[in-house]
Amino acid sequence: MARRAMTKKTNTATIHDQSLVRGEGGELHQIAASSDKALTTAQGTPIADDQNSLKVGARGPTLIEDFHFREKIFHFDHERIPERVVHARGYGAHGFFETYKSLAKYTRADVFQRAGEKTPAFVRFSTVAGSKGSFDLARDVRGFAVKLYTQEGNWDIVGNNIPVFFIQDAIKFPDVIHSVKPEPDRGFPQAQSAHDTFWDFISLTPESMHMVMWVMSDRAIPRSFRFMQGFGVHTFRLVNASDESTFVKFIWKPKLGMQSVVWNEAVKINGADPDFHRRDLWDAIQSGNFPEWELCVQLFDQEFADNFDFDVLDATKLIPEEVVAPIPVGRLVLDRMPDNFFAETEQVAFMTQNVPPGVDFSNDPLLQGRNFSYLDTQLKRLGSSNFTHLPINAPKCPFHHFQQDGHMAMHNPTGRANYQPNSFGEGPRESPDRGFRSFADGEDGQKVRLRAESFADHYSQATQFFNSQTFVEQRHIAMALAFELSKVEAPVIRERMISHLLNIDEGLARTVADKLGIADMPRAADAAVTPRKDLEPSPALSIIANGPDRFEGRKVGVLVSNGMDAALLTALQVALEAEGATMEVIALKAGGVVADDDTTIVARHMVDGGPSVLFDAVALLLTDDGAELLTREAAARDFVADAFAHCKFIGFTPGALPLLIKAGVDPAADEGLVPLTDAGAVDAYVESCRKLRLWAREVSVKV
Ligand code: HDE
Repeated sequence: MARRAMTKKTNTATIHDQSLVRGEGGELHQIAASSDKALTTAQGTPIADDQNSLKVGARGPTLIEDFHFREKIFHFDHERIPERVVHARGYGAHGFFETYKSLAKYTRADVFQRAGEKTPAFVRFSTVAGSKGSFDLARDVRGFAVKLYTQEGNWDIVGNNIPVFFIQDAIKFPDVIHSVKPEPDRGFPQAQSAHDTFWDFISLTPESMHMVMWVMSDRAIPRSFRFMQGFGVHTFRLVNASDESTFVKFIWKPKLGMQSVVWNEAVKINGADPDFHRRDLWDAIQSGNFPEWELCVQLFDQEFADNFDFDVLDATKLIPEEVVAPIPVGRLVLDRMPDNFFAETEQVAFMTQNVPPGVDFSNDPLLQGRNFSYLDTQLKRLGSSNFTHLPINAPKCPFHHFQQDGHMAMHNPTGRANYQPNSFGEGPRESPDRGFRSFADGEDGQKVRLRAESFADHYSQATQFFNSQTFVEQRHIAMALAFELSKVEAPVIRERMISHLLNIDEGLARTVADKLGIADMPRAADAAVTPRKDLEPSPALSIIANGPDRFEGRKVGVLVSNGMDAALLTALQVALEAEGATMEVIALKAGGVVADDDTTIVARHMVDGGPSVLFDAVALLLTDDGAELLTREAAARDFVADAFAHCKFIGFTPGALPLLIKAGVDPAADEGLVPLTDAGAVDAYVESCRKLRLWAREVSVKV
């Protein structure tokens, strides 16, 4: 007996002694004691001992009678729900949408009636191909799904960060997704399109060529969710009080501008911080830097649709902004992280069919298919037709219906009549005036399995996209295609892709063929419609040409050594704060360094835990001795060499020269290397950082 009591005491003592609390600066402190809440079973029974299962004697067998143990393990065994079949890896945040002005002329949607109205919102960003635990910087499309809890029901704009899609008809969705997911026999590669089955399918599917150009562009490796555009992709309808319809396409534009990383950087970020995008959103929101987007609409009528070069129902095509100018109609601000990732981000159910009165669908066959899929998939994933009872999915406006019972029903009707019409005067009734009415489009035709001829041009907009990119971005597309196809083992697939590229841009096709060692160029793929070369470039499609010219929201990595200039660090911090940017200190030891004024500068990262790929620009605040020491640290040399190779701005004190030289970087190589001789030089450095990258350098670091 004495021995048993002693064992129990030692086990519990370590648990209750101390707790952690967060200080004002976010730092963790230890305090004595813990909460006064009693631990109970899920049935509410108080628990006396949560450290030991019930046994016959201290070393004997465990008893099945131990209901607490059984309940605890049972619940744990059932913690996981199926991950999303696509877009499994995602990260969400709460916020609001603020309407700029009334759009009553175009739509009776309540959310667009009053200027200044704020509507609660939840947004989930995601990658498409990878599983829930995959890394953030995969080359992939990003999901950009917005749920607006309007006064007339939830409106979900389930979009992507790319305005077009791989396929034209939803019936091909399982095929394109199967092809990009890990190959079924070997179970890899994870979260990557660089493999045979993906490119096999793509090369046999000419309609995907426009999308492929986007996915091979920098759009597919964004620096942050905060720096991405979002697109509703399909043509939708707005319908006003007189039942008149206007076609609409939705675009979200980030206030801080667009920015992407380079591929070599993405590969390294995935190792250094697989949660790079999650952490970025978390840090921004937790520190009060709320990301913001403007919702823009491209509005057009039937006459435009009839005369436009392409079919507005074809999701592999876009309408250039120069042809139909986007009109800003409101802003989306994300200002609160979920309290619980599972309850909110994992269980949120977005559905294209969630539209309020005043918003309606077009006949885009991809959209029509999605309207089935999103309801269906929630049942599989969330396990009950009552998934709308989960707080994250429930409307925030009054709602009344006669749906009842089922697994886990939480809102249950009261009263006698659970049907209508009824004579008891109970329950809700229809609202013919304000209720949802489908736009009464006149449809007429034979039942056929056909693709419209107006969908047949698969190359012209791919060429237009390529021609709209800067030289640097065009090079990135060529490099991405060469990289991806270099991982494809079957020569026939590589060649088939080159034959498609010949229809898009001959120079691009030749560059990629050359990198792949294809000496004999195949002939161009047969095209159903002769590819057009006369479409005007659309400057709005380039990321680099539309740079924000601001460093706001970006982050500098500052490598420091003992004896460093404390005044310089302070000046840098002040200048970055004024710019709306942040910095993190990196040193050889996590304990940090002692500066020239004897203050201790604590490091956020050790040098091998804080590579320069995690930052938008770097600064080397080093003494001669400090730099000499760091020349012997491979991670410090990589820090500098990578920053240079990734075309970042590098500020450096004279003392940093030995490290620059050892890393193979000529301190006078270009204007991206900014000497930080004294505090006065800091402003010039921060000003250069506004360009984000010195792209002119790239030709000297990437062949
Ligand atoms: Fe999705 N898609 N999708 N998709 N999609 C899903 O729904 C589907 C498509 C998009 O953060 C699934 O709840 C079909 C285009 C986003 O929870 C599923 C087709 C666009 C998200 C589904 C498409 C998207 C999804 C999986 C071809 C951009 C994540 C889990 C017709 C406009 C939402 C789920 C979130 C998720 C089906 C094509 C965007 C299976 C059948 C085009 C952002 O229902």
